[in-house]
Amino acid sequence: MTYRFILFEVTQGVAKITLNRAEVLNSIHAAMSGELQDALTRATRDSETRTLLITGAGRGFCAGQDLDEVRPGSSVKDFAAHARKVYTPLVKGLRTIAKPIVCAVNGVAAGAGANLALACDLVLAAEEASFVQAFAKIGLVPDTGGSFFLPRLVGLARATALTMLGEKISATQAAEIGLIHRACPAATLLEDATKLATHLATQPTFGLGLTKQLLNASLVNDLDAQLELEAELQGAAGRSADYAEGVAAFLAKRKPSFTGR
Ligand code: T3D
Repeated sequence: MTYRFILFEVTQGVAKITLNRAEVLNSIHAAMSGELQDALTRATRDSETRTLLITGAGRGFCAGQDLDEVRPGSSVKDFAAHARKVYTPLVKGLRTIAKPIVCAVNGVAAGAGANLALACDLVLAAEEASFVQAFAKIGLVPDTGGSFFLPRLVGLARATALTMLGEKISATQAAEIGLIHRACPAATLLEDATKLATHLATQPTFGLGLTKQLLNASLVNDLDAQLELEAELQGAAGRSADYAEGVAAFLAKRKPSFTGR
């Protein structure tokens, strides 16, 4: 697929996806979502890609749904069908890809744009960036996984305030309440995020994928089920080439060289 609304490049094991509709703060329409879904599949299948990095072009990260596409009277009549087609596959793709995803939030992240960031594994944001659950301001409800991840990330009271009041919070506040991994100066955001993603791309990718699977399951499992899954996935990790390399390197007092398998 040729991309018109995103950029995609793989460097040093990192697939960088840039949302690229800067003039509308990278708001998402169906065609852009289709490209993102394709890029996620591509990054999943590409054996060279061991980490993903998602960011936005221009001054915004993503302003959520392109409101022009869904304006009253537009061809989008059924919002449920639209959400299933445009947002559900993105969240499922981000959460199930067995590779770590770093998100560099370069500016405002609103509505589905904020929740897209929260579905990534490690979220860095420029200190000037902000997060806003904009849905209530236009009579909609949180989607793109927001109603699932927000209470789990920051607790019910904060999730309620964020979604019902729709107030903007800064990246620094977001880091303080545990919504994101960390806030960094705008000048170094992309460099910091690239460094992190490139580091992750040298790590035991297979094991990190299993770790992601465990963390996903922990959001819904009880303790017995989680302990059983840990045992099962530890079995798989213990059979990996990276485990053999990790232990050999430790015993030989040298740096490990992980292949991701
Ligand atoms: O069916 C379904 O599944 C529905 C799904 C819904 C999921 C959702 O995401 S609902 C939430 C949709 N998003 C919003 O409601 C946010 C709308 N945008 C804003 O509130 C503000 O733009 C921001 C707070 C994000 C940023 O404000 P500011 O002052 O920094 O920028 P601005 O001037 O408002 O926006 C700059 C331009 O981007 C502007 O265009 P212009 O005037 O320069 O030609 C603005 O219209 C455009 N823009 C911003 N957000 C959107 C947008 N255009 C289309 N859709 C947008 N969401």
